[in-house]
Amino acid sequence: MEVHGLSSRFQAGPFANFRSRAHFSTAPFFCSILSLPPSLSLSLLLSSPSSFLSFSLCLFLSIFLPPFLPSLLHFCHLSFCFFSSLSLSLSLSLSLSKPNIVLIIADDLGIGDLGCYGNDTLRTPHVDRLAREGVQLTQHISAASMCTPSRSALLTGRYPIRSGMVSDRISRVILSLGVPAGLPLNETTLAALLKQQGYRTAIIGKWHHGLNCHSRSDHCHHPYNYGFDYFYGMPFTLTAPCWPDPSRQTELAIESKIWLCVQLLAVAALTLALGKLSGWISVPWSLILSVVLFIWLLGYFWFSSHRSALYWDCLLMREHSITEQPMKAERAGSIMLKEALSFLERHREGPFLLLFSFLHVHMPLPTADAFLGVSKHGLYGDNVEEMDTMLGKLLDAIDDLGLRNTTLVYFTSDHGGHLESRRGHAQLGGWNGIYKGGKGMGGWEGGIRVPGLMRWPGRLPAGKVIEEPTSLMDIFPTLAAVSGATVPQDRIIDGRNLLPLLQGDVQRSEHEFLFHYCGVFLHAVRQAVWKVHYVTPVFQPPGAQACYETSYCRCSGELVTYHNPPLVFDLSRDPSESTPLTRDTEPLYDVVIQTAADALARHRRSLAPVPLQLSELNQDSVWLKPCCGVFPFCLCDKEGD
Ligand SMILES: [Ca+2]
Repeated sequence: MEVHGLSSRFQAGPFANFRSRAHFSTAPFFCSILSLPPSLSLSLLLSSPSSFLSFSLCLFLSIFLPPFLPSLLHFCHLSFCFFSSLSLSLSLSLSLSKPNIVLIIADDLGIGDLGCYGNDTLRTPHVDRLAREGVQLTQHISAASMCTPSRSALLTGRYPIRSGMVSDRISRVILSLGVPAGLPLNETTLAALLKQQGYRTAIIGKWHHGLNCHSRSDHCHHPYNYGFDYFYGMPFTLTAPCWPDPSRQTELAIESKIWLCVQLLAVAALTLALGKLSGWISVPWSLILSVVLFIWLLGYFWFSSHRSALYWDCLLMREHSITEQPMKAERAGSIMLKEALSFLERHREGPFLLLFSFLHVHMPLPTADAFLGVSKHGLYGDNVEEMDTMLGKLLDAIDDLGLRNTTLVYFTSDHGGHLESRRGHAQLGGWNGIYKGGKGMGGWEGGIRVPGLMRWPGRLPAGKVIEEPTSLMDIFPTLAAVSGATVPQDRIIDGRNLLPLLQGDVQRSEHEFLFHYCGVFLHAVRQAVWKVHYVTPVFQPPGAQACYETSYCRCSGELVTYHNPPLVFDLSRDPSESTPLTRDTEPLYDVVIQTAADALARHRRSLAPVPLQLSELNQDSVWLKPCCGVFPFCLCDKEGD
């Protein structure tokens, strides 16, 4: 049901949420308060601080100025009305215009993996519930087909090429925690925007926007420098080494013992050296130097044989402290959920922003034992269903805290499923439904079309499906609109406020064009139902529908095809982009190509040169890698079991 207008907000549902602000309901009664029984009058007065103050003033004057009692009673009456109305309007404007915001982003989740987007074998009842209770966007497009740039666009409302969160090389994401690259600090994130509006802000889960610049603990790219008040999660991203198979547990145990040996030897060497210097012990210096050399060799052995991401990148932090290095990936999700529920509880009075950034469903798919084997789609399906269960607990907590109708919930994925993620010939990545391609492909729909669900009961219609092109970049200006913030005026914001479209005030997307990038290389332009491809990846081996020989498709060079004239598709008739149009099959063929070319030329003129964070700055340095302990023995587990 679609609901508009202030009065509708007082219907049973939304109103039920205001129980923690009792003076809302008492305010209309104040003007007749003098006719109420004394006990009830008192309880009503006490429910509003401003009314209580005015009442106290009246009482004081009545006692000390009895001759003026009749006029004072009148004054009291008026003051109750005034303060109560003021209290009501202030509280209304604060709570209604500033909903709590819960943004939930899945990692590498394919649009075809969800029941509400057509999957009938994976069970995702809680995602589907969001679709039933909110608005479902069927043409929700990410600004990039890889993690880091897509998330930058979500955070800033801008194409990643404007912030420099792009690459002209093969790698297109932050490569490790040892690189100085990161989201430039002059970018304004949605967290910073909401924080200025009085929101408490948290990100729980994956960050993947850099960490250090000059030393292993300067944390120049920590979420705290981008408007977030609280952080728990992975500063990096899951990678294959993060969830070692059981045989690695033995290896981990050996490393711990080596570290213990080194510490004991160091104590021995120090004791010998001090004893020798003080004359208590008579040992040759050569023995002491031999022990020191042995320690150095052990350290070098440990360091050089374990440069794996498991130690250096698979770690968890709470605020600025490393809590697990290496992390126990299969339990990270449950701790994240606990952290999120705790944040909601702490800040239930709102307004708050919670960005819950799932580690699910990225490889290597660490899954709790309870979910192993529950789905019909192997480990990937198990991981999706675990994610959905976690989402359900998050939504239940919002309900239980009475925040359902004052909280805007958004769910999406950072890009399409990873088709090349396989074990042997078994598919381990997501499914992008009828759409061609997947993660890493800048132009094909499968890489960039993602789920988009938004629920805000009483303000957004339930069960509405919108088939207009929208973007993850739209979240930034949309949140600005709902929180009363103004988007930065000194830069181009590419996103558009979605509220008019979501609420049904307009029927058409404000996006006349969308530009689909692969790194710094523009691959395609979207224009209404048309899609114009200038560059497409070469699938390998021949006949395949993805880039299996290179794990990810390339953006430029010999492994792409440059199209002149470009390929043109009509997504409304051919959503799978299977049959390019020609001059013979489409009367508007030339017009579409020319209009897209003109739009692209205008877009390119709007770009300013910036350092490419994911190119030259994406160089690994061991000195920037965070360490929980004494370098290079960076091991710790502060969560315990
Ligand atoms: Ca991702």
